[in-house]
Amino acid sequence: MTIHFPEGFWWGAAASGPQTEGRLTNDNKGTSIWDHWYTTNPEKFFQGQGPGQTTQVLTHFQEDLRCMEEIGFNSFRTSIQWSRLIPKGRGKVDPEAVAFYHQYFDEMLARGIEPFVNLYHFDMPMTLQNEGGWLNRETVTAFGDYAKICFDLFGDKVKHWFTQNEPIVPVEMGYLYQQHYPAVVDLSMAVQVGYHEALASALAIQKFRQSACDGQIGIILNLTPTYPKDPQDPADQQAAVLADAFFNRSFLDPAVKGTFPKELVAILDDLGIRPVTEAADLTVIRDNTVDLLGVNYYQPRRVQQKRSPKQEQQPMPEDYFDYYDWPDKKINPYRGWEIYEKGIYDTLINLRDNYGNIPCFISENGMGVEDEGRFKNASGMIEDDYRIQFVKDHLRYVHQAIEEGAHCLGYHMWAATDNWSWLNAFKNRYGFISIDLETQERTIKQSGYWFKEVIQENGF
Ligand code: BGP
Repeated sequence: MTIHFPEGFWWGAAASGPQTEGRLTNDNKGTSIWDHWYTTNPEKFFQGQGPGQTTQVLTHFQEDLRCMEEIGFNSFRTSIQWSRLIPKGRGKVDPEAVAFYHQYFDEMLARGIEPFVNLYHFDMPMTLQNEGGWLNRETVTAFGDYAKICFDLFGDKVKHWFTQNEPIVPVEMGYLYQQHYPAVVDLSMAVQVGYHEALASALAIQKFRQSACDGQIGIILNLTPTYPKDPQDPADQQAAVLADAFFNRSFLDPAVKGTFPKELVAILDDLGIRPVTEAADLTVIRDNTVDLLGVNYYQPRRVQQKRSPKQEQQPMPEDYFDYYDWPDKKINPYRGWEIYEKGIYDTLINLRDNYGNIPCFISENGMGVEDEGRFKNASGMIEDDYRIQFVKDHLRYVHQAIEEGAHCLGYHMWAATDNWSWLNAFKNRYGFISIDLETQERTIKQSGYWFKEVIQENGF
């Protein structure tokens, strides 16, 4: 059966500044938490590869964009690095950074690729982190100012803006599970960080609406549909409701509805860890919801009622549910993530039914595979038929959701090119375009050529 997507569907892929740009000797970029962490703890990063080089987009962006044009992308998301544009997080804007982003966006537009631009992808400037980062209320103000500077500088070129990528990740990874700097474990700090991020997003949206910019502004959320072990069991159901409130609705509700989930607020009240707020905050959040939602979908979350003993040292989200390891799951062994294609459909249907069918698009979906060089054919192309299968299987469900009325406007893969993945560095490759790290040569993979046909046909 051939499936067709709506006219004007966004086809493309995503990346982020910190995972691709790299550094030049003597550039003016300020230190981000990633640059800092690598200097203090390089052993944490896979094979000791840090954020300094990544895929050298600063000097190779034309080649990347040439490949994307060849595949036929009509849109591409990346992020501005706050610490590149404003090296100290607030104050002086670096003219070299301004020139670079103008060139980058111009080159996209010249190739018929619309820039989708995100403002924050896990990359806190270190000067602000030293003052507390997202724990500090002042960072919210600094983020609003940074957002306004971006709208003023690039608003004539960029028509799709995003305030943050996966704001739950700095909360979880920085303040609960120790995969991002500052790698502390403290639920009350995590709550304050999340609250400030949600407020900062709303503030940036307010600045956007006050600016002369046209276009749309949204947020990118990693929505992990939460399934109870036994859907008929009320205790398992309740465990799923609470896990969903912690990890999805904590940002989805304020971003789309302008409110926080009551289940989460009740837990925080019970623990006595409501975040510190100011009187006008809730009005700012209520009045500045998103135009558009980017949905990153990789894996579901499966839970069951809490039976294991509670962590004694301090409260954790896992005090309210246990994870459930579904024996029949399919897994991507390189990343350890379950592959469950129907999750993308369930997510889109949830947005249709419970979030006013907000306009949305799949902003990330993809499969990281280790040691892809082994799939290279004689002409040097990586034959990644597993990735083609992965995308096809997810696209079928995206299509089904659209047929059933979901307001999904596009599909972006993670990622356009292979890139640097935080602590995993270059362990797993995600791109439609491979990069030889020695030579910086870019080569379109088989999946990229397959995607080209999908784009030409607007379906498959
Ligand atoms: C998302 C992030 C991306 C990217 C991707 C793949 O959560 O938005 O930045 O990294 O996941 O995950 P990883 O790089 O951890 O394999």
